[in-house]
Amino acid sequence: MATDGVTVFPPSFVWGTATASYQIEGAVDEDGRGLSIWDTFSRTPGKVLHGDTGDIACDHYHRYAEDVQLMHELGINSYRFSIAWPRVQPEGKGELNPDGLRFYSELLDHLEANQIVPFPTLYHWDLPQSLGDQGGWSSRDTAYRFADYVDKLVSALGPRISQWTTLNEPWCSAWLGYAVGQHAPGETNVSAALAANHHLLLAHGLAAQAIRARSDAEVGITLNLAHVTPASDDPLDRLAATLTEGNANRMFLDPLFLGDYPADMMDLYGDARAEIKEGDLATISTVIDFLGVNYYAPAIVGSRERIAELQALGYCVDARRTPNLLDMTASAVHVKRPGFTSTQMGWEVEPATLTELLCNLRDQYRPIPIYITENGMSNADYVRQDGSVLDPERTAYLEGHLRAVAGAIAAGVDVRGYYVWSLLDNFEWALGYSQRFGIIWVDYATGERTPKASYYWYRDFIAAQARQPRECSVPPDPSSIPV
Ligand code: IFM
Repeated sequence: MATDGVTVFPPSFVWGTATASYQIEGAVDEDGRGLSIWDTFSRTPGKVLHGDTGDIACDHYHRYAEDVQLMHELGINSYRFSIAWPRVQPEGKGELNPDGLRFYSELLDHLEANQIVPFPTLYHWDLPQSLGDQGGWSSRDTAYRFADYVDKLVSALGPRISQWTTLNEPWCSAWLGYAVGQHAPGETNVSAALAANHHLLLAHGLAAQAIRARSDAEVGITLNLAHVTPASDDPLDRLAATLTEGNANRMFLDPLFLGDYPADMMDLYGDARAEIKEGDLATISTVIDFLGVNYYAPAIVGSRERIAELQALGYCVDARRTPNLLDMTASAVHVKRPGFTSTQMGWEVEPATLTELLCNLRDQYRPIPIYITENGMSNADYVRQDGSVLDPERTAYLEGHLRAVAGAIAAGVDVRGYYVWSLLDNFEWALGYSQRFGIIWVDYATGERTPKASYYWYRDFIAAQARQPRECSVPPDPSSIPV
């Protein structure tokens, strides 16, 4: 995988960057867009740091042509973005909004003109508020509304898209939105979260079937999977780690790939469990073509009952990764290893855990084409006097994780592409604009874009891949060799 210090990827490997509608588009009141739960949540005092909202964000709605030009200069061949449901179906039901569709259609024109393949996600958290008013994802009906939106959208844009991702990180939608209350709609109710967990998966399955009925496009889902290590060998820490991993990973992977929820989690949640109707699990486990994996940081988990012992072992409780839903259900706490490199989010950097996660996924479920649909870091970037933004921490982070991906490929995992999160600095949900994840700096006052040093590094990395001598995996046909 490595020649002369350069990590080499298969020639067909997809290179991309990722964004999401509410985080970059702005223009929340334009061209008939409906209200989303994030508009409501971010405008509610105390919910988002500094009262930030996505009202303007990166103004990508008006600057998308410039952004596609920056993608072209970067040399990526695929762009992962999300479609704002309230922009194309403002009330979450009924006919599609032609003006909302026009925006995405023009974006597709620009991508096509620059030979960048669109890789759209159908839902990245901006639920129409009218559906939020009826219970949002805790209501079963939202799954059917989602399938209707997808059916109409695929018939409108279908021929132009060869791969659809149904949902981005349903764990966050369900658990941060309905149990922890850190994300819209801000509920703190474990049974609502369990219902949302189930209805999101049902929505995914129904949407996958709708896409298949309308087109030949591939279908997948993106999960934010956790690499969880117990803080010690103590049985309490091990149990906390198992349940944390169960909540983060198995509550999604098991129904998707094994057609059932994990028994230990069902026991844990007891009466709070969602109602599962006949046929739901068959719908949820509709065979998909690829899995998107978002990965940022490892998780070290211990038991809340052992905080004093964990501190004596040198750990500190990771207050920034709490409140964690397992605090409510299984007395688990995230801990940090002092001295470990962290990003500005406080997330530890340990790329080798990505290789392990990908190998475990293949071994515990089934081999499936995987795209790393998000990976990146927030950093305390700033514009220097000469106008440049130097972010060597981010370059090191990306390089380390690309090596980890190459390691998984070398171990036989079918990883087909990698998307940096994110193309642009953007609205980081409850943390507003305080966290910069972009490889392009955005001046939020003027909208001006400045590629950071990591942008140029990624550009050169992608270009170097194209120049690598490749081993020929298929021996040449002897009759075709000129004598
Ligand atoms: O910004 C988010 C994104 O919307 C979903 N995945 C994680 C990113 C960083 O927190």
